[in-house]
Amino acid sequence: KAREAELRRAVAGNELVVYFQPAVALATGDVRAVEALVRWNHPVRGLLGPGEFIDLAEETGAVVPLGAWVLRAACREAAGWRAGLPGAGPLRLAVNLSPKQVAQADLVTTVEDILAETGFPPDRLTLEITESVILQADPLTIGRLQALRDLGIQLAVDDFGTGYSALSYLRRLPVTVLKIDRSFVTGIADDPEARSVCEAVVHLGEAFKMSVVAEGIETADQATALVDMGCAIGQGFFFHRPLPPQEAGALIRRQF
Ligand code: G
Ligand code: G
Ligand code: MN
Ligand code: NA
Repeated sequence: KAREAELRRAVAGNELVVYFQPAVALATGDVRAVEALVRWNHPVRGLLGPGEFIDLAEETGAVVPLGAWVLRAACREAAGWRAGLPGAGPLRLAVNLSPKQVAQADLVTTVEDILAETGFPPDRLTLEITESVILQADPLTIGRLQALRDLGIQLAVDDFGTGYSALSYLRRLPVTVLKIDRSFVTGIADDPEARSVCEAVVHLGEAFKMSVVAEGIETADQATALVDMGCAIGQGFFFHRPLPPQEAGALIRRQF
């Protein structure tokens, strides 16, 4: 209870910070997108990663205002980068949505309001949902996801491959991007099963006309293996760590 109250105060009191991890074209290393990743600049404990507070936020519902804060802050920052850079047209912004956020009846108006307020273009935004959302999608959820698609927003399935998504479900949902979970990318060189999962997701993307993004690339060999499979986009420490806003902005200004 005390930690929940502390977390809610952090959202209201500007203790949260958004970092941005670039996703690159694997063939060239060019930045194609940035993923917003929240941090908590705790007055006593220092900079905390989401692993230290997202589960609590999800259990208590605090993730709903937290997630809206992250979306607003990320759209505002990214709209600022785009403003002075005519070449930045193709640059995308990805933001994580928690299952609790997806379950909110007012999800679509919340997103629309934030896009209107920040001026960030909906067709440059990707919202990442978890595989559990896909598995449990009821008609109301599917309707909300379709309404986001109708705004021009792309929808990605994060950590894909870990949650046994039924393929029939996946095909019926308005999903446009599959993100291969880091655990499979990590094993790509020496674990034949992990490698097979990566290949399967790339083929699934081709079959369903979805983009595929590989996560957690830490070595040149992993990047090469993914390119050879036909995976075009990736992110990971080999290319870029999550960057504080100023550093992400500087990187984008250098490229665009
Ligand atoms: O930044 P880091 O690699 O530590 O992120 C750990 C986990 O926290 C990831 O699974 C990521 O999806 C999740 N995460 C990061 N930022 C957000 C956010 O703003 N909202 C939600 N729901 N999850 C996030
Ligand atoms: O689950 P999601 O993809 O939203 O979370 C991204 C998380 O993965 C962040 O916490 C980020 O710091 C972490 N991450 C990103 N790239 C790498 C990587 O190459 N290696 C490892 N170990 N973690 C990574
Ligand atoms: Mn993600
Ligand atoms: Na992920």
